[in-house]
Amino acid sequence: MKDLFDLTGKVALVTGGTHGIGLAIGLLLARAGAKVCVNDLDDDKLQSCRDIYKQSGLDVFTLKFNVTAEVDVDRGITLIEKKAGPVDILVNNAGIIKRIPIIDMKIADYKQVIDVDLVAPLIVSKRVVPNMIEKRNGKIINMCSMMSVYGRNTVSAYASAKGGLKLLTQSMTCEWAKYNIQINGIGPGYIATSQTAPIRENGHPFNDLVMTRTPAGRWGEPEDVANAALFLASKASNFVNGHILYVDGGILANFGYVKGENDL
Ligand code: GCO
Repeated sequence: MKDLFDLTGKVALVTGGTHGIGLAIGLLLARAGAKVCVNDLDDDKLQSCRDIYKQSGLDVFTLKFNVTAEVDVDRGITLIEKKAGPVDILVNNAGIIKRIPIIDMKIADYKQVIDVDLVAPLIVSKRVVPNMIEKRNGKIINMCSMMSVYGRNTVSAYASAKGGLKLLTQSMTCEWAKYNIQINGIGPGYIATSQTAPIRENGHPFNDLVMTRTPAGRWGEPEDVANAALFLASKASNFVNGHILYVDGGILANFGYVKGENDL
């Protein structure tokens, strides 16, 4: 049973994995035996990431490259291939969000979110997949979202990107599953991270919405998402492909209810 989730000998890249969900994913994959690589653009985040892995008794290879720039991605992946080996498990986690009403949003802001959240996973996947095809083995996990299926006011760019990433995930499956590569997405619900802090903390009314719309009655933790990533990175999911695994406490299953109604 343990062997099902054993990643010993595998090289995993978690883009933007220095904090939040990506950090939790990388730590768990490392605990499962993977050689974990993490990129970011921020030196302080890279240092804090190395400190956390060290405190956890785990190794991590950190490096700086911009996931939206093909040349920089090629340089970064080449470094990983030299240092650790070809990437076996790619977690396209790096992402940004801008909460701006459509009418007020600059096109440049929209394009930046699309670049990081949708185009970058394509760039990094295209760079690592040739080795996966050659080895007839690989795992790609795209960080989608509830916003892959729902819109919400002020997050149009993010929802556009995450909706596209759902279909890019499915399209990758159509073209690469025959090489024994499994490409899936994870759709987090509302998770307690720095990204959601502005709509979660200090009595923000959005917190009430999440607490009533989420049947589990809580915000998710980054570790909840990491557990799903371990499944999708392991042999246990070898016949799961093109699937978006929502880790959302049931929010997508729930139309909503009046607070207090049907509460036992
Ligand atoms: C928001 C949130 C969401 C979550 C997550 C949901 O502003 O609605 O930030 O986008 O972060 O992506 O899956």
